[in-house]
Amino acid sequence: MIATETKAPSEAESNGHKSALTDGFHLVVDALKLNGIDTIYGVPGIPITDLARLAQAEGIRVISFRHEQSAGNAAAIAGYLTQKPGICLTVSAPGFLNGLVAVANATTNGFPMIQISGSSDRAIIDLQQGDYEELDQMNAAKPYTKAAFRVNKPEDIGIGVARAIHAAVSGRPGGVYLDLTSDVLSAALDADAGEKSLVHVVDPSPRQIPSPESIQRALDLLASAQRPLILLGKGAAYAQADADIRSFIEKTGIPYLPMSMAKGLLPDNHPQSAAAARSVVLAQADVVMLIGARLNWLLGHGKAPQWSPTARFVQVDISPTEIDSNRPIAAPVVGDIGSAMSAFLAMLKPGQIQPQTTWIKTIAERKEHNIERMAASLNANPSPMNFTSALRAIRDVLDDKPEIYVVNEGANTLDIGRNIIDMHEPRKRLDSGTWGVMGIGMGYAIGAAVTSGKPVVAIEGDSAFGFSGMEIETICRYSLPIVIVIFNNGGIYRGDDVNRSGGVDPAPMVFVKAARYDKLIEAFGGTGHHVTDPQGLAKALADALASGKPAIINCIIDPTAGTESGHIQNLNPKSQIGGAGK
Ligand code: ADP
Ligand code: TZD
Ligand code: MG
Repeated sequence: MIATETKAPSEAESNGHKSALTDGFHLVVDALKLNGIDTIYGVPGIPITDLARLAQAEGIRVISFRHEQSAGNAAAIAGYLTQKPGICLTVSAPGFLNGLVAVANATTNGFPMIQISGSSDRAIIDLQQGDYEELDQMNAAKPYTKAAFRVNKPEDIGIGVARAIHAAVSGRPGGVYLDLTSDVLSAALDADAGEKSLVHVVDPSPRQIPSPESIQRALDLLASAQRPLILLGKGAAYAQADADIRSFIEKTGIPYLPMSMAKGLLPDNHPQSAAAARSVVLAQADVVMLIGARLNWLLGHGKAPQWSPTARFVQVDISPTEIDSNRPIAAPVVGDIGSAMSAFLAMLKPGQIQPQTTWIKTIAERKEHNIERMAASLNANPSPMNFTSALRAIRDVLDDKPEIYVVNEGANTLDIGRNIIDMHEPRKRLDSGTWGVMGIGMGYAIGAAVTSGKPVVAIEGDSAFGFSGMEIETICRYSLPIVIVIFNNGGIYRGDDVNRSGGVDPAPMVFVKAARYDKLIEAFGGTGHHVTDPQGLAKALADALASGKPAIINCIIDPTAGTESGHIQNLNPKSQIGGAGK
């Protein structure tokens, strides 16, 4: 709504001319509402305090955080879950920079979000004369975003918001920066002209229909395969083409592997899942179909020894420049996954693709073997608890609650969690993603709870939790149904490292022993649980979920149970002369 009544009469009005006025604050809120934005995540302050207040007054839900990085992470995951850009609102310079980490992470992961930041006086910034919170924010944002814009005139707010939305959700989604100067926010404008300047964005993420030739080429390649494999990435989850993806996998009988955030696209107990035979299928597949997954470090860049050097690839991706980025792609399919999967289904002939029966048998045997091999450690009850026994307890509680979101970060807590916690529904697992970043936990949990209204269980390493832990106040303030399980092993990877100098300082990897994280949330009215065995953990989790209220479960894990860097120890540089840090 354009504000007319609430404003003091302008000079023109008091002189007898009747022309209603609006201002930049109102135009920003109007532009967002016009484009279906219903939630803003942010931290208020100069110059956007009134913008946050007004947005709330005008019916936008405003979730106010303790740190901009978490607000940005919430916006990013809201974008991933809804295909609409999540909005993060920040103050100038330091607030902007705090939020920028989340925007960069969103861009890296392909999540659509827009960081809107107020900024100081351009004339002073550009002459570097030392304004309050002075920073050339738009140029600082450029390297980390898909696009960065600045609005310098109030009549350009509508266009600025429209450009930001298009940039965030078209093609490969990503983080966008929109700079609003203080002058633009406070500027007055004729209300009619203001309203006319707004833009209702039409079809911001247009379908990108792949060429029929590319579909045919890919089907021919898959038909020639003896040991085909499908790899589902989080692009496939984002696309929300769940039924067609499942139908293609089931009609072709091709075994599939989900990347971490694609877990649940098909239920993890699906008979065609090859997750429990991962290394064998990667090494032996002769034709691999990537659906919304990049051949980056998480997939060994598609190279030997993880992959067969002779394997040939189909890649379905919206970004044409992703093709051939790490390894030659024999059959690129450039388009959106929804359009691509319906084209595949339309052109697939019955019986055209037939994985060899020996391939299916090899995978089934390997799965059985690996599951048996894991069973002993999965069912063990060591005291103190280790990662596996604690995760088993969580798995069992969540097993009949497929609607619950699982957020997961840490090192061992993440890597072992990914393997043990089965997902049954798409887009329910949210984790450290492409960067393996710590600090997404509370932001993702809040974003998921706010957009869905569903419960969230955040399974957090004790280090990982610390990066965004203060947001437990935010969680309590908005009474969000979030249960945080902290895997407290007293440190980064492990809790038993020692100071090699023999001095009194603790080693860089360890924290206060047996810290009472459960007591933190009590300060804000949440419930704390302190558990030391799987039965206690299962009961606390079931109780916390039943209450629907914020809770922390401080879960004491053997400090010696973890592996350095979890499953990616090999990425630590090893000194060529040996001995560093030992
Ligand atoms: P993962 O980490 O799960 O392997 P990545 O983030 O590496 O997944 O890859 C996701 C890929 O999906 C990106 O290359 C991105 O361009 C692509 N993508 C995202 N959305 C779509 C879509 N709607 N249609 C097609 N490709 C998409
Ligand atoms: N900072 C950021 C932003 N991201 C990171 N990934 C790291 C630092 C380095 N790092 C990891 O890669 S995992 C991790 C750090 C600090 C924490 C591991 O400890 P944890 O998990 O307590 O969260 P476990 O269960 O003890 O392994
Ligand atoms: Mg830890």
